[in-house]
Parts: sequence; C-alpha cells; structure tokens
Amino acid sequence: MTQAQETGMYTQSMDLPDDAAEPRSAGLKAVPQALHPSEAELQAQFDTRIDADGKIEPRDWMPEAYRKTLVRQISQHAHSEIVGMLPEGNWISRAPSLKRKAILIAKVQDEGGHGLYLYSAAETLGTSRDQMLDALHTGRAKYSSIFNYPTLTWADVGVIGWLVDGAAIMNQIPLCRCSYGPYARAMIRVCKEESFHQRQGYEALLVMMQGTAEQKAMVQDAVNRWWWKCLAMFGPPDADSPHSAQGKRFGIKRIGNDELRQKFIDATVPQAQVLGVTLPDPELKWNEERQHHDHGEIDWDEFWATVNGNGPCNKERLATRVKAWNDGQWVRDAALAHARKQQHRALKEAA
Ligand code: FAQ
Repeated sequence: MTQAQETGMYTQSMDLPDDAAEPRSAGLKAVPQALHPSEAELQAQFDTRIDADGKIEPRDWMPEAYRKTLVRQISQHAHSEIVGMLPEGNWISRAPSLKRKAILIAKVQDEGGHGLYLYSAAETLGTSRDQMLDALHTGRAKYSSIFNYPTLTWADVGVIGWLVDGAAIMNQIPLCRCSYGPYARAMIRVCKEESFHQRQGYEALLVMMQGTAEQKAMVQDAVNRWWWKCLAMFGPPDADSPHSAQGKRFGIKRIGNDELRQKFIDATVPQAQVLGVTLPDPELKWNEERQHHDHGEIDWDEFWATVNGNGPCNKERLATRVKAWNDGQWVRDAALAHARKQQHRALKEAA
C-alpha cells in the first residue's frame, strides 16, 4: 500500500474510548426522575443500562426525552443522506469516464441506501416515514448545511468524497457505539460504505493532481470552496450546542462537536500534503504544546444563515426533493394497491 493510500484512509481505529472511570449519568441523571414509582424504577433501570454501556432496543422502556432526541437526530441524518445525493447526482451524466461514472452511481445509490436504513431506524421509535418526509418537504426539518452548496466542477465531486465523506465518517464512527441499538447497527454498515466514498474521492483527486495545470488549479479551487463548509458540518462550538450535554448523557453523542472537528483537521492536514493542495486557512499550524493543529475562525453567521434556509442552494434542494416525492406518487399508490390486493386475496383464501 502506498503512503498516499495510507494517509487517505479512515478506519474504526480513529474512535477513542470514553473515559471508563466516568459513568455517563454520574451526577447528571438523563431526565428528572419521574414521579410515578414504577416510572422511577424504569428510569433507574434505563440509567443503569446507559452507564454500563448497554444498548436500548425499540421495545425497551425509554424516557420521552431520549426518544425525542433520537428521532430528531436520526431523521435529520436520514434527510442529510437523501438530500446529499443531489450535489453529486448532478455530475453522473457528466462524469469524465465510464469508470468514474460507475463509481459515482454506486456512491450516490449508497447514500440513498443510508437514508433508508436511517428512516427505518427512526421508525422503530414510533414516528412514520410520512411524518418525517412531510417535515422535510415543508421546511420544518433540518438536514446537513453542507448540501446547500453547488458542485461547480468535476473536482467538487472528488473533494466531496475526500472531505465531506471524511467529515461524515469522523462524526459517524463514534455513533457505531451509540446507545440505541438500531442506530448503532445502521452506522456500522454506513461507515464501511463511507470509507469507500472517501477513498474514491481522494483517489480521483490524486489522479487530477498528476494532470495538467488546469486540473491542479481546479482541485485547489474546489478545496478552497469546500474546506470551511466541511469544518462547519460538525455543528456549532460545544459552548453554543444546545443538545450536546443531553446527547452525551444519553450515550448517543460520544464525542463533542469541537473535538471531532479537531480530529478531522488533524487527520486531513497530512492528506492535503500528500495530495499537494493548500488548505485555505493562513492560521492553520501545528501546535506542539497541544499536539493539535490550531486553526482560524469559522464563519458561524454564514453557517446559521445556511441552516436556516438561506444558503446558495437551499430552495433548489428542497424543490428537487418535493418534485421527486410528487413524481413518485403513482409508484406509492401502485405499491399500496398491490399490497391491498394481496391482503384481500390472503384473507379470502384463509376464509
Ligand atoms: N447542518 O446542539 P447541536 C453525510 C443543528 S451525513 C445543519 O450541536 P446535535 C453523508 C442541529 O441539528 C451528514 N444543522 O446538535 C453524505 C441543531 O438543530 P435543532 C449528516 C446543524 O444534534 C456524504 C442545532 O444545529 N450527519 O454527510 C448542523 O447535538 C456525502 C444545534 O446543534 C449527521 O447527521 C449542520 N452541519 O449535533 C451524504 C450525523 N450542525 O435540531 C452524501 C448525525 C448542527 O435543534 C454525500 N448527527 N446543526 O433544530 C449528529 O451527529 C449531530 O446531530 C450533529 C449536531 C453533530 C450534526
């Protein structure tokens, strides 16, 4: 294996164990104790299982706040996957070779699959897919800020694989150990596929960086446009993150936004060196004392404007999803009619 391949790799070993000496709910119970004695007992059992790093399964008792946190995060995650198909999907018909086209189709299909595992995981919490999609289509639900930026050149497709999927893996590997069984299990498969996505993007860029001056400039331009947006993917700084403390107490969020962002920067700097691109941050430098890279300030105003619907492509992304949903109505109608017919036939045969 070449050094380049090695540096471009993300593996499960990037995950860090929690501090075992500190139980998650020590001194901080997941939610205030319920008043009813039987509920208090169930809550205590739930807390004990969370502290012991056990899994919560769909039929287990869980506090309402736990259920709500999971539905919020998993449905946002599912929406991100299916909206995330759009920026790269734009390039399927313009991929520069048959090989690149086949890889890109597989990747975009994988993202659709991730959305489906995640909607299924959220459904186990008692919310329907229709409810979740209605929230997306009416603009009430969030999805990752990163998918509201345009893919202007072929190099953007490589950079999305390298940096966007790279950031997604960094965030998702700890979720493989999340306390909710269906989410954790979905994440294991998702991370394996994301690892392929990251490598194909990095490899496409390595090839372009051995090409013409125009190709190299195209890669650098794409890196310049995506770098800061990828850092913002990890969410607001911990101090401004309303859900982090609760998410950690519930064993859903294992590592905070800032720490994951730092891990991503530290992992990406050597990859950029191998590739031969400059990361567009003059303040980016190794800090010997911290054993981490220092970096410049993220434009959080721009992040929030994008999250709140005013990024460059928000309206276009939502309109595309709504159109796909409306265009697919006949397929859902036909599937339902077929299921009803089958059910009717089965009932008749049983009678
Ligand atoms: N964009 O208190 P926190 C992918 C919202 S998948 C938009 O820190 P939390 C694969 C947040 O929802 C990418 N909104 O929240 C792929 C909350 O809003 P709310 C998606 C954001 O939940 C690659 C508010 O800000 N990955 O890329 C963002 O503890 C290529 C306060 O934030 C996941 O969803 C953002 N970047 O932490 C596909 C992973 N950041 O609900 C195609 C699972 C924060 O109060 C192509 N999710 N917000 O209205 C998570 O790990 C967490 O939910 C965080 C946010 C870390 C995203």
